[in-house]
Amino acid sequence: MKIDYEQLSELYDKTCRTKNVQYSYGTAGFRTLAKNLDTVMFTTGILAILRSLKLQGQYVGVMITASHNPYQDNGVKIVEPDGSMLLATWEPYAMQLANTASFASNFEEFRAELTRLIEHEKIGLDTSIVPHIVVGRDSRESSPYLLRCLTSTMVSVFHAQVLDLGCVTTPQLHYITDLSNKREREGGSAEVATEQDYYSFFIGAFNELFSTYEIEKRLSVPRLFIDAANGIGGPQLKKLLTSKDWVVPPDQIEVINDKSDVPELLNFECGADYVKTNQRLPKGLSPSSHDSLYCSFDGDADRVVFYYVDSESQFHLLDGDKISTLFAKFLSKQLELAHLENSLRIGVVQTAYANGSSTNYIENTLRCPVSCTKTGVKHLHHEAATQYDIGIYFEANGHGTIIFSEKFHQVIKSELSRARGDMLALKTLDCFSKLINQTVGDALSDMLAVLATLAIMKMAPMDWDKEYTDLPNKLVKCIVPDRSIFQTIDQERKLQNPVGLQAKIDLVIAKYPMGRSFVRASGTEDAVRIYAECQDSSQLDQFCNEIVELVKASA
Ligand code: 16G
Ligand code: ZN
Repeated sequence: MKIDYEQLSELYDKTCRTKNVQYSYGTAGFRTLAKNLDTVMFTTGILAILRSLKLQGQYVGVMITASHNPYQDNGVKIVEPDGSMLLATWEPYAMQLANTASFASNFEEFRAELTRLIEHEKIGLDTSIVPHIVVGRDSRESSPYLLRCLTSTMVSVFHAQVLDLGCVTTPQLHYITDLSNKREREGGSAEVATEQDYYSFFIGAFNELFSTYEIEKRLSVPRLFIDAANGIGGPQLKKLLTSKDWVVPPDQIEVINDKSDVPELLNFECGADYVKTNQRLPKGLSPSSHDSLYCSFDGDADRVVFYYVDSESQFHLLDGDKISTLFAKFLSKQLELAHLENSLRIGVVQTAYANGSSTNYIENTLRCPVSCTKTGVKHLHHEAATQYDIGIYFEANGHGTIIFSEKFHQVIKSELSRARGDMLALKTLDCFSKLINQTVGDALSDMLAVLATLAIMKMAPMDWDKEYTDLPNKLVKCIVPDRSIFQTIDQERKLQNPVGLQAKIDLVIAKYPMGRSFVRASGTEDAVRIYAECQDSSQLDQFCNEIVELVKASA
């Protein structure tokens, strides 16, 4: 391929209007005010092309979204050919390219940086490799324009093959990127992967599981209300619920906050982040009965939290920790029934934010191993995928999934073919491994998995909640002059710097029964986050304040 630099230069001048803004590619990609993103979109489009070229032209995904952020924001992230997050060593390239375009005084400076990157990564341009890209966007008003900035060079300069999915959820983009490459590997003539494949696959797994239990006769799902945060989850959910293969009766599930066509309503007083942070019902929801279950997606539908309201109108949150523990209990039981508890290793991956009661319950009641990783989906995902055959991971904020190992699939297949053990449990494990998105946390597929689990275990929302009781907890944000001085060790549970601060924090913690607290610099905001939990809710404010004061004094 020969890069037409003249054309690239023209597009560069036309597209990269935002200048002198410092961009950073964090755990969730680039994310900022939509009006400042043209330059970033341009350079991210080029980086995705280079990533595809580096990987022999495999499909690389690019998603335009700012998740749970307000409607004025937008963002972009790159997805690897197998549906995972961009390789960490490429994150600095994304940043270098964007910041060069932002601060360069002319195109030649940008061209020099691009050339340097191509040489550094030894990307051969003199081959016949055609780069392949899958693009998707959430429902934001700014997305169509930003998509044009992103793709402007792809076909004209780099002769790429671009599969545009239109409006999709983030997990749909991850799933379809992975599927597109699988189809290519099976022989290029196969049809291109579409959104429809996604629905067929997950509805298929759900129906298979339900028919295993003759569900229409013996099992029922709770009545469910889904708050779609006025984001892309709304229309996508409706496609699933109106699909001809969907078996749950239509009046069993209702979607609210589904106005994805009114831009300023996105994530406004609704959605997973709002409900989790404020521990209250979203706008537009008035509880009908205490048997009903409620859940909230975030704006791009990669997070979900559940909740219910008891007979005294009290709100109860069933967050990522509760979702993990529900799955851990259910799947441990199935492993036992299938007599596979000694052959397949099940475990739960959490971050420091997980409530201490959940960790205690998993380790001591369920007797399941627990790992703790740093915040950020890629850390949890990696641990779940490498340490366990059934690796359950959820952040407390509701992002998570379950990763099933290659060994898991082999063992289940072989046991099923030999018709050994408890066939119902084996089939349940088999169907469940398909029901949950293997590429990334997915509100839609997690929701199906929760519904199936509650139906099979015959649990009402209240039964789910009462497995353990959360310790009273609080998360606060503290603005400091320089958050980078707060450096952590031990998976963010302890501070290494500023020197001496951790020892002071430990002295405070020791005063509060069941006290636990940690301090970490945010990766997405210019702030330090302080988490505290203890047994007695009346002491919580004081406990938290003492830590805040220590942080302020050291900043
Ligand atoms: C990002 C992460 C999320 C994490 C959050 C922490 C991904 C896809 N998203 O949204 O997992 O919980 O950052 O934010 O990795 P913080 O560093 O500001 O506390
Ligand atoms: Zn999200």
